[in-house]
Amino acid sequence: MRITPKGSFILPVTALVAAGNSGNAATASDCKDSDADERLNIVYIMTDDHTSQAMSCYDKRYINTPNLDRIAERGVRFTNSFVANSLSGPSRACMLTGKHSHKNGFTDNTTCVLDASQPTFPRYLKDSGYETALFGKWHLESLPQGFSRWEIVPGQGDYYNPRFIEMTGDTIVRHGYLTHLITDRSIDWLENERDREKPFCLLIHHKAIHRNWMADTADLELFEDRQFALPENFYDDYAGRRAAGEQEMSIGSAHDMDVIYDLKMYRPEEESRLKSTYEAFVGRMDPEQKARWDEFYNPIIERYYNDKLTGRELAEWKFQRYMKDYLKVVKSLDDNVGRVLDYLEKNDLLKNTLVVYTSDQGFYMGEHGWFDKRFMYEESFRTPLVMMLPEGFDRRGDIGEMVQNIDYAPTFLELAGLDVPSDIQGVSLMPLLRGEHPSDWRETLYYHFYEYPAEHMVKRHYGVRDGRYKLIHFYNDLDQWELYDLESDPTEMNNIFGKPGTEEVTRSMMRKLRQAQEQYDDPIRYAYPIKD
Ligand code: SGN
Ligand code: CA
Repeated sequence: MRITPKGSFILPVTALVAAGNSGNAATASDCKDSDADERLNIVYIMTDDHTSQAMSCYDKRYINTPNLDRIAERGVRFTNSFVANSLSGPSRACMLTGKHSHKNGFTDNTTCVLDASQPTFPRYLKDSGYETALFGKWHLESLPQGFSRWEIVPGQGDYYNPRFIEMTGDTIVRHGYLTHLITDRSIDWLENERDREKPFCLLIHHKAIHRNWMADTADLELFEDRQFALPENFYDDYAGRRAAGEQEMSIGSAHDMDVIYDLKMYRPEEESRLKSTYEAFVGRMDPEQKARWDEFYNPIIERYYNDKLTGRELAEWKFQRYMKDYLKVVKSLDDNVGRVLDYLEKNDLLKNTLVVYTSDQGFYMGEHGWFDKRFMYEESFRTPLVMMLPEGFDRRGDIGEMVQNIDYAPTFLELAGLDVPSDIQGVSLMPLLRGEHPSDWRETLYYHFYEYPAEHMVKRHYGVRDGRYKLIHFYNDLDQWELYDLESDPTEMNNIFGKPGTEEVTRSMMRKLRQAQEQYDDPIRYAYPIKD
């Protein structure tokens, strides 16, 4: 059985006809009688906190990422790609289920456990005859379901000599750097473990580029000669944006960005809030790794404590160190993505494999003075998304339609020739990959962030974004509306909500918000202060 980009079928179609008639995703038995199952493979690579400012096919200011760029060059780059809830666990749940957080039940990292028995795209694919595998970060508290094979890191994972939880429930420790190890494990599965009679869907989930940005010892020297320009709004005063002023994710703040934990300025006699967490991470290193680490950091530590910087000088020094550490971790990720692409190429798999690269959300690289994510502002609402397309898909270059991580599940189901269940809220991207420009494509995106009170103290909020405007409502312990004109104010510094002359656009955005909350059936709705 083989599916063409146009969605028509070559060879036996028993499974697909069955799926089409039932209105549900096909089941394993549907495929039993078919000849070789030649449906397309999927390699889905997702990183953590990798933002498009640090990916050269999106932004050339900071780093060259030749391997990630290869994906875009031989396929497509989505220029308007967003998440539904900018946080790891929630993003992963949206991506797996194709549903917003209030429907999949995983609204925040701190209180939720994923009901992993609910339908997900890996489960649908597996039931229809795919080999499905997941390696790396999972972060959904319960154990994965719907995979032929998985091996995950507990919680956030460790950069050095990390623990892995195996399918047996045993925890093992592997020696080395996590990004390499997840890649090794994934390639090993492709080469030695998968059932070659079946199409496969492989999910490679990296911890990189997550805090606290610990580089591989081989990459420590990189970027040390670079001086990065401060973003224009690094010294944002948050005027007119109360929630933005009350967060705890400021690079300049000693509490929020910890010089020991985040920037590795460790000395036994110095204290900080996250010192013991840093000690635990560094404590995982073997003597050789630790010696190389110390050899690199000791002179920087020496200078840091001698210089005794304060105020803006200190904030800018922290920004430079943050950028360097983050980019070193990106470099190793890019190398490892290259290893996967090389493997697929050498084994002639690119012709029948869709390769997807994305992150669980974007991140702040000093914009508004921040690191971290969570806000519906552009840097963290967006996420990179590039795809290398299998033979027969001629679409190349940029896709500008607004897409969201709830769209991945229906895309993969359609790619596999399965019907998209009606309770999935995302929309298949397949028409876009085929080069179509559907006239009824969504014009509004819906977003909802729940994790408050919690680390970084970003208030709960929901909102809508269309091609030009964004309306946000911060709620719970405050009641504040924000409205941005992204055309005249792309960095979202000027909240125009309630300003004279904005009445009409406010009414229109309120209408869009109400429609989105009704369409997605979000039970958390407050009174809309402006009616039609
Ligand atoms: C950890 C980090 C936070 C980060 C969250 C969520 N703190 O708690 O800085 O915002 O993860 O990130 S740390 O001290 O443990 O590094 S997420 O991407 O997993 O959602
Ligand atoms: Ca993340």
